[in-house]
Amino acid sequence: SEGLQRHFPLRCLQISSFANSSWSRTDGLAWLGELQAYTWRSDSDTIRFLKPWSQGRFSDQQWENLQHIFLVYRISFTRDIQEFVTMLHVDYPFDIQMSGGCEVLPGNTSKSFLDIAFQGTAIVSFQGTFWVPNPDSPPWVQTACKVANQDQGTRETVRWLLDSVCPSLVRGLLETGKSELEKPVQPEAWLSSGPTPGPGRLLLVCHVSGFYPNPVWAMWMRGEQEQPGTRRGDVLPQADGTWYLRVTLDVAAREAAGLSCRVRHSSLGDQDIVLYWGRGQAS
Ligand code: PBS
Repeated sequence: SEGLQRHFPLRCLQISSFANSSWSRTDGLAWLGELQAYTWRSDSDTIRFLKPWSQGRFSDQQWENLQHIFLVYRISFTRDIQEFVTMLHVDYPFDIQMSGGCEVLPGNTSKSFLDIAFQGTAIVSFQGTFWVPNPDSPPWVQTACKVANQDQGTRETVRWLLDSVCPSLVRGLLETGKSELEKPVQPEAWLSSGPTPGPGRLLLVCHVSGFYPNPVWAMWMRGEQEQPGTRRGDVLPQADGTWYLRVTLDVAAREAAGLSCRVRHSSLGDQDIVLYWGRGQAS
C-alpha cells in the first residue's frame, strides 16, 4: 500500500576507520525504517541477512552479483582513499562515514541520497551524476571530488545503485517484511522513584519499554492536567528492535499522591496505559 511505502527508507551506512597507511577497516549495515536488515563486517566477504525477509524479492543470483559489486568496491575504496591521503597530505588517523539509500514514494517514484562525512562532518554528497563537495569543505575535498568525478564508470554505477537497484530492493522488502514492519508492539510501563532531588522532594520515574514503532507519548498527569515539569529522556533502542523511554517528574513529596503517568502508543488504540503513583511501586 502507498501508506506503508512512505515511511520505510532503506539506509545503508558505511563506517571506515583508517589508523595509518597500513591499517584500516570498513564495516557496513543497513536499516529498513527502524529495523536493521543487514550487517557487513570488515572481516567478512558476505553481507549477512539479519531478518528472514532480508533477501526481499531478489534472486540468489542477483544477490551474488550485488555482493560482488560491493566486494570490489570495498577493496577499491580503501585503495583510493589511501591514494587521496598521499596525494592531498591528509593526516591519519581518520574516519569516513557514508550514508546512502532511498525511499519509495507513491506513483512508482523514489528519492535517493548518498552523503560522505570525514571525522564526523559532512563533506561530500552525490548529486545527479557527480560527487559534489559541501560549500564549507576544505580545498583538498574539492580536489578529491575532481579526481573522483573523472571516473565515469563509477559515477554511472552509483547512479544505477541509487535509482534502480535500491528502489527495487525496497519494493521487494516491503512485501517480504510487511508483517513485521507493520506490526505494532505494545509497551509495558512501570513506576519507580529515582535519586532524591533534595530534602522533602521525590523524583518520580515512569518507564515505558518494548514498544514499536518509535513514536510514543508519555506524560506525568494530575487528573486530566499534563504536568509541564515532565522531563522526557532519550528514546533508547533495545536489542530486540523495540524502544525504551523514561519520563520523570521532580515533585514535593507531599504532592506525589494523585499523580499518574499516561502512555499513548499506536499499538494501544485509544486504551492509554495509566499508572498511579503510590499504588504498587516501592517508593
Ligand atoms: C577522504 C575522503 C575523500 C572523499 C572523496 C570524494 C568521494 C569519492 C568516493 C568514491 C567512492 C568510490 C570508491 C571506489 C571507486 O573509486 C572505484 O575505484 C571503483 N568503483 C566501484 O567499485 C563502483 C561501485 C561504487 C559503489 C559506491 C557505493 C557508495 C572501481 O572502479 C573501476 O571499476 C569499475 C567497475 O567495477 C568501473 O569500471 C570504474 O570505471 C573503474 O574505475
